[in-house]
Amino acid sequence: MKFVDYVEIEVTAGNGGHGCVAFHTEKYVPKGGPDGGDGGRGGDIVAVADPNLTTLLDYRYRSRYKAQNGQPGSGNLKTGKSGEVTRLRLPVGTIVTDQQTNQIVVDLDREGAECILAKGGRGGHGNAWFKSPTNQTPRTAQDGRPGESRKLSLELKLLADVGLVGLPNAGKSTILAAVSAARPKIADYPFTTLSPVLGIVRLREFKSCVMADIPGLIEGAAEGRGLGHQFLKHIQRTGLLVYVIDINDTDIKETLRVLKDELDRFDPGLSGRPSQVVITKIDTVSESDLKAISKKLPDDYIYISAVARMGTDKFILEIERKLDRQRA
Ligand SMILES: Nc1nc2c(ncn2[C@@H]2O[C@H](COP(=O)(O)OP(=O)(O)OP(=O)(O)O)[C@@H](O)[C@H]2O)c(=O)[nH]1
Ligand SMILES: [Mg+2]
Repeated sequence: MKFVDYVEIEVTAGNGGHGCVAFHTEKYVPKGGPDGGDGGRGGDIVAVADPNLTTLLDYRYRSRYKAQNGQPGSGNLKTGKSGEVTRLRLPVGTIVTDQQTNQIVVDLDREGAECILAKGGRGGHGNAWFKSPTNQTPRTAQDGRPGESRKLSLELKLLADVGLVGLPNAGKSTILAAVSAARPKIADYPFTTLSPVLGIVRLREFKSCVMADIPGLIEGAAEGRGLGHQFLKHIQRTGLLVYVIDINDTDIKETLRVLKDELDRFDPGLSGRPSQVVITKIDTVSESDLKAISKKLPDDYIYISAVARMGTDKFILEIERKLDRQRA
């Protein structure tokens, strides 16, 4: 399952207005010279990154965009009005690619980023422009140029709301599989997950959030050890961090410290984001061991078994509560 939003559109800029053929007429001035004005420029099509948008949904319903044409020139050297620019508002994170050349036109990676997707056609010159010593009365004018037309694909990478952070083999992928329809690879060895996997988690009342399963982090990840390093930037973009720790871990507090330390070495303050600690695989210990372990840990930790689906509902409710608080 690939969680990208993808649409194809066709954009056509406005045509340039035609130049005008006209001659100056005035009472008592028998032979006025040529005074046909130039046509106006066609409107451009411009992409603008808008932080208020989160999907490309609008572009699914309408795929053709045409900007306004330039107006023709007129007598008395009047230039035609330029066509209005058409602005396409796209969510931040959209990558625009030219379908013909396969080249990236623009990566709208930050709020307010802008790029011309199709250039408006130039207006044609009016006959006044062609006046020369050898041709005092040009009777021709130029046509406006057609606006540029392009077929483009728009791709939006979904940003995750929640990121699962933990040591290799901690059980992160199993959690994602338990709470979403995503099917990441799960196996009993470290570094099973090689690249982030996203899943959509259903919350209450038709709401949902995107959860990212991120490859395991180890001490030294920020310096490039293990696989985690290159994926820390994904964590940087999630609003809520979930620290996943195996209940069989010999030193849970120390593991949490290592994880937070790695995040902060990559991006100071990253570990201070809203977070939740989840202790998993509780089906592998006895009830009395679970009690003994949890007694020594902070009260707000959540204990689950992703395999036995114990505590997962409570976990999702807590995620929802924290996301709601963040959005408010
Ligand atoms: N008994 C039990 N086993 C679990 C549980 N969660 C995960 N496991 C097992 O632990 C092993 C590792 O699980 P993964 O989900 O692949 O771990 P991960 O954190 O994604 O590992 P990496 O991708 O390598 O970082 C697998 O053999 C899982 O079956 C659980 O709740 N209970
Ligand atoms: Mg995994």
